[in-house]
Parts: sequence; C-alpha cells; structure tokens
Amino acid sequence: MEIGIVGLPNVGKSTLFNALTGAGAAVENFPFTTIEPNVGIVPLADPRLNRLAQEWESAKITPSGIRFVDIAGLVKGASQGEGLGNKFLSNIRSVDAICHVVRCFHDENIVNVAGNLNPIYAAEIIETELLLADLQQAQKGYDRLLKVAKSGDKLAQEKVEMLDIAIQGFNQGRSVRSQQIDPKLIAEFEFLTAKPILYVANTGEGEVCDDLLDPLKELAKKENAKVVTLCTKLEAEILELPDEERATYYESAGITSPGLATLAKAGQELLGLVCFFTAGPTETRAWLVAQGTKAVKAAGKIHTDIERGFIRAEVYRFADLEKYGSYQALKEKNLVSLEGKDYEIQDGDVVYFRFSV
Ligand SMILES: Nc1nc2c(ncn2[C@@H]2O[C@H](COP(=O)(O)OP(=O)(O)OP(=O)(O)O)[C@@H](O)[C@H]2O)c(=O)[nH]1
Ligand SMILES: [Mg+2]
Repeated sequence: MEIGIVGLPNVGKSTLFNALTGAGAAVENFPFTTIEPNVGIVPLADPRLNRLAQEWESAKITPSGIRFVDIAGLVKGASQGEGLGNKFLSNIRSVDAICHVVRCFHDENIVNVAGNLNPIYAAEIIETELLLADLQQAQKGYDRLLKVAKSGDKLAQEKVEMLDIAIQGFNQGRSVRSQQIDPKLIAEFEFLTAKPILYVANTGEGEVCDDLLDPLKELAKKENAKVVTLCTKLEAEILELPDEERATYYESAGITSPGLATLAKAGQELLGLVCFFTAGPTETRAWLVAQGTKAVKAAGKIHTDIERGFIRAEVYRFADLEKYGSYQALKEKNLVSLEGKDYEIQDGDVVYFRFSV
C-alpha cells in the first residue's frame, strides 16, 4: 500500500517527501526537478508501542510504516502529453491513495507555474488532468469491451454499462469518487479519480493565510477529504536537527502535534489500514493491515510459516491493558481470548500467533 505525492511542479512535493523520510531527494527552485519517482517509508509514531515494550521489557521497538512516493510535477495538458505528461500519470496509476500538495506559501523567489497563488485554481488543474486521463482510459476500455458485450458476455455488459455512466460523469467533471459506481466492476481500469485523496496545504513559515486555506478546505469538504496544513520547508529543516533538539524545538514553537505525524496518521486512515501489535521480550512491533483482514492473513504478514501453520491467535486489546495495568490482570479477568483463522483484526489488538509447521 502506498501514497503518491502529487501536485503542480515546484510546490514543495520533494521537500515534503524529505521531511517525511529524511531521504534527501533533490529539491530545487526549478519546475520538473523530480523525474523518476522517489520512494520512502515513513515510520508511524505510536505511543502505544512504548507502553507495550515497557510491559514486556522488549529489547527492541519497531514501528510500522507507510510508503510514500514523490512523483514528478503535473501541468495543464499532461493528459495530452504536456510536461512529463503520460509518464507521470502512469506513476500515479500504481499508488493506492493520493496526497495532493498545494502551494500556499508566498515567496517571489520561488517559481510558481500557476502564475499567481491560488490554491483552488491549482487544485483544479490537477483534478482536471486526472479526469481527462480517466476519460481516455474509460473510452479505451469501453471500445474494447463493447464487442465482447455484444457477443452476449454478461460481465462485459455490466462493465460497459458502468463505463458508460463513468464517461458521462467525467464529461461533467465528476470524479469516480463522487459517482455511485461499483468499485469491483471498474477496478481493472485503475481510475485516478477513484483513489482516496487528501490535501496538504504547504504554508510559509509563520504565515497565517486563511484567505488561501479556507477555500481549499471548502473544496476538500465537498469530496470528504482532509486538509493537513504544514510548512514543508520548516519540517524538512527540523528533521535535520538531532533528536533531542527536535523535541525542544517543537515545544518552544508551541507545536504539540507536528504536522508530519498528523499527515502520517491521516495517510493510514486514507488507506483504510488498521494497526495491530505483536509484543514480547525480543520485540514490540506494530503492523498495518487492511480493515477486515482475517487473523490468518495477518499472521502471513509476519511470516508465511505462521500463516501456513496457524493454530490460534491469542488476542487482547491495548485499551484493556491501559485500563487494567498489566497482562497478568487481563489473564485473570479473561480478557485474553483465543481466536480462530477468521477472526477480523481490530485496530489496537495485541496478538500472539500460535502455529506449528
Ligand atoms: N519559501 C518557501 N519555499 C519552499 C517551501 N516549500 C518548498 N519551497 C521551495 O520550493 C522549491 C521547490 O521545492 P521542491 O520540493 O523541489 O518542489 P517539487 O514540488 O518537488 O518540484 P518538482 O519536482 O519540480 O515538481 C525549492 O526551492 C524549495 O526550497 C516553503 O514552504 N516555503
Ligand atoms: Mg520534486
């Protein structure tokens, strides 16, 4: 599962990527600095890990992570091959969700390809290009499937019907997200506007810019999307500080929940992932799985042997550990349950898999 960072050229996508991953990707005041995508894992800070590690006196803590991909900038006409055009669009096809960076900082020295600072205009350029790319994709699929449908193939007929609806929607500027289309029927087309989206408003250091943020929030609200506000440049600089100084910095700036942590968390929600833990003396570790994942599949995430030889999952809730104070207390209160293969993993479950191979 991964999130693609998209937006106009030179708006701070790679700066955000660096702030998230510390990967040191190229950042230049130059549109199209990024050509090949940069990929990095962003660890998800989670205070529950420390508490669990304390309970089990774990030698090691391993957080879970979310993959972010920093993609080339997109310009008007990209769906027709402008800028890095189709190459860029194919990079977006493969991601599971979209993080759309919108420039909200004033700086005359930084080239603005949109001309002036207008988040709505910028967001609409991108959305339009994604829609146009989807329209092409849908039309291709429609033409291909129509013959099969005419020969009496039921599934092809259903798909053609769905594509017809989608095409009408695209022509009216409506994303797949905002249409009632069965996702299973259209999954093969990997529509860009079907991917869940969140916005990052890249604000200037210490700038209050409600005049720019409010319209963006309004736009996002229509799509049920979140807006995370942060200053990517500042965040990238803070990341360069040693650990101890970083905490002090956030404290002195009065920042209680750093934008990056908020973004990583929002990313987890966007991907529809839940977090479960394994905890013991060797290691306390967080794992991300899709909502609705069965215990046996979750086991496979740790090791294929554990999936293959799955016997039972011993499960307790982190919240119960907080409430009653110790694993021992949970045992005594019968709050540690034995679950079978089909148990659905919940966010905050602490799991011990029994298996034999
Ligand atoms: N003043 C200011 N400059 C910023 C901010 N964020 C990014 N920049 C600058 O904007 C320029 C472009 O940043 P990048 O991160 O390379 O932008 P990008 O979106 O990855 O650009 P492309 O890869 O070319 O599409 C760099 O000179 C950054 O230092 C910010 O919050 N404030
Ligand atoms: Mg870049």
